Amino acid sequence: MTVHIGVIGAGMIGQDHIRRITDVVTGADVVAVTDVDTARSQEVASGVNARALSTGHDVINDQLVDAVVVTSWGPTHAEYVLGAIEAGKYVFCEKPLATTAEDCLRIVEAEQAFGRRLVQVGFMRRYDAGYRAMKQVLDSGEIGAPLMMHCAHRNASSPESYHSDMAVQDTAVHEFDIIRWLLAEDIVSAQVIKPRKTSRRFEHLQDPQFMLFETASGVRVDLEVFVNCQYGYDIQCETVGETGTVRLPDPADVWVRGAGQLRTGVLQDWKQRFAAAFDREFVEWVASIEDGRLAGPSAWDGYATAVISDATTEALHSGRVVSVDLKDRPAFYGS
Ligand code: NAD
Ligand code: ISE
Repeated sequence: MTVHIGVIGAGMIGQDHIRRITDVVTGADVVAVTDVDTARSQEVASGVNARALSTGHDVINDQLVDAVVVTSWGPTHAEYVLGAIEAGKYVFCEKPLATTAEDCLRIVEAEQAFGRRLVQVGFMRRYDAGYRAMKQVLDSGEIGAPLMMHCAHRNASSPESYHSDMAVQDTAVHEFDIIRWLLAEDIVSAQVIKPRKTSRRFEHLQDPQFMLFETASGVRVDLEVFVNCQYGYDIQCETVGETGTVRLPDPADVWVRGAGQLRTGVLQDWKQRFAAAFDREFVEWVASIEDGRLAGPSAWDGYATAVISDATTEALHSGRVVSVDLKDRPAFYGS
């Protein structure tokens, strides 16, 4: 069986996903592409022998399209995910699922009304070999009950359009998902501490930010977000348990000894760092469509991260500890 995919949004990550569906995933192809930049959608579509269609809804309702990938700008996601559910089609949506918790809930409700899972959200870290190995250790009980987690999310630099709220909504959102997934519990409160700002970037930006979270069982998590660290893309995570610790391995690179030094490289961006995870995410997504059983990050995970995002944004502005108030998890989404 070949899963025929339609892509809405042929920008940076859209083109990357089109390449991976075409070159990496077996059992899938891209048959339709759209972008508000029509010259771009035509060029990208012709590169993979797909058709360039006029709008996202044309892609969703196209008879040849079995499943939809949404990689347009965040504020457009909810409309296309809801459209795909209405058409009864599988939909992979890059983060965020929607830009408001209310829209995420509308998606959760529409999917439940449809009666089975159709939506997967693009939290690719769950497919990273290091995070998966860390989860195995945590689930095995080898280091005892988790007590603390230390995380860092560093980008080399950010564009001028990047503003302080984006450190929460665009960047830390990956940690919101991975913390919940690793610890298999929800975050219940958020706080943001503002260190001295780096002088290496724009005055309007609070960078770095130091975020603190508490989970339902009392695990304390600290997260440094520093999007102008200058030296590269660096993702760190260590969990401290009652009898041991587990931390992410550094991404594989050779160690060079010479000229009185021992050195290795630092990756420069998220595309390099998570390339294998993105590939695995799509391989598993297509396989789960073939099986008729989605297993990746759900619309509920998209909703939960949106609520954490709202609370953390409020914490950034107020300086207070803000509680994260989620609705009760529907049985539809498992325990
Ligand atoms: P981008 O600006 O490079 O690409 C977005 C594309 O969508 C543009 O070509 C734009 O013209 C098009 N577009 C916008 N509105 C549209 C609409 N209504 N219909 C059709 N096309 C439309 O942005 P990007 O960096 O590729 O990001 C896209 C999405 O992917 C964002 O939600 C972003 O948060 C997410 N993203 C995720 C990761 C990750 O690590 N998982 C990394 C980068 C971006
Ligand atoms: C970007 O949108 C991503 O999703 C990357 O994974 C993240 O590292 C980066 O900070 C975001 O801006």
